[in-house]
Amino acid sequence: MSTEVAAEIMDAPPANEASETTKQPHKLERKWAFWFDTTKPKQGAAWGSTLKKAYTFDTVEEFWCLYDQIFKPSKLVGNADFHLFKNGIEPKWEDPECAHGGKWTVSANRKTNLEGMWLETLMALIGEQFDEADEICGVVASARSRGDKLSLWTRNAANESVQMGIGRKWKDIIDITDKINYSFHDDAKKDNKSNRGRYSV
Ligand code: MGP
Repeated sequence: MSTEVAAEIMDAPPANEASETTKQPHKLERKWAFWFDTTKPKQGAAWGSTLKKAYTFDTVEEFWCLYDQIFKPSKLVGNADFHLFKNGIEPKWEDPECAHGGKWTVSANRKTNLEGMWLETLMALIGEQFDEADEICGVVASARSRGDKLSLWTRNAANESVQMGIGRKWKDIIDITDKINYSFHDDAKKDNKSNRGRYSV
């Protein structure tokens, strides 16, 4: 099934280009949500106060429409994030699905490779290309003045073999050979400075 879904994602035209004969939308295996964060809360505001759930979708056509019109990292201005998460999971450490998780992070650049890696990751997620798909929460594209990045959030940080499998597959998907690191949300919560990579691949 996942190979079929992946083929549909690759082949399906954006909704507004669909021909008369392909009017049936192509259903995804699950529902997803796009989020965004301007990451500049007013002084004193809690982290997350600018984080917003924007759209949910469960068809290939809706995905292309949202991606084409809104969720391209080149449209991010200043320090801001786009997120694609499974519907029902919030892109926060506080969400029960993320609470014991962590993330693989890759450095990127909005002007060169962030857009391509983001799109490849989105297609792999909604096309269910990861063997460990149930272990993944979502992905975040972050525009930062000190260096853009892409982070793949997963559920069970302590399960090293699962994380290594996801990390290797992700590197294939985004076509990079540089080492990437996995950090635990628990470390980030306790002390930023000790938030070093626990695994690398
Ligand atoms: P970050 O956004 O993951 O790192 O966390 P980044 O992008 O390197 O830093 P930024 O300042 O440029 O955004 C930055 C800080 O945001 C953390 O140290 C926390 O204080 C806060 N923060 C980030 N996340 C993902 C969460 C979260 O899920 N929950 C809470 N409570 N705070 C968070």
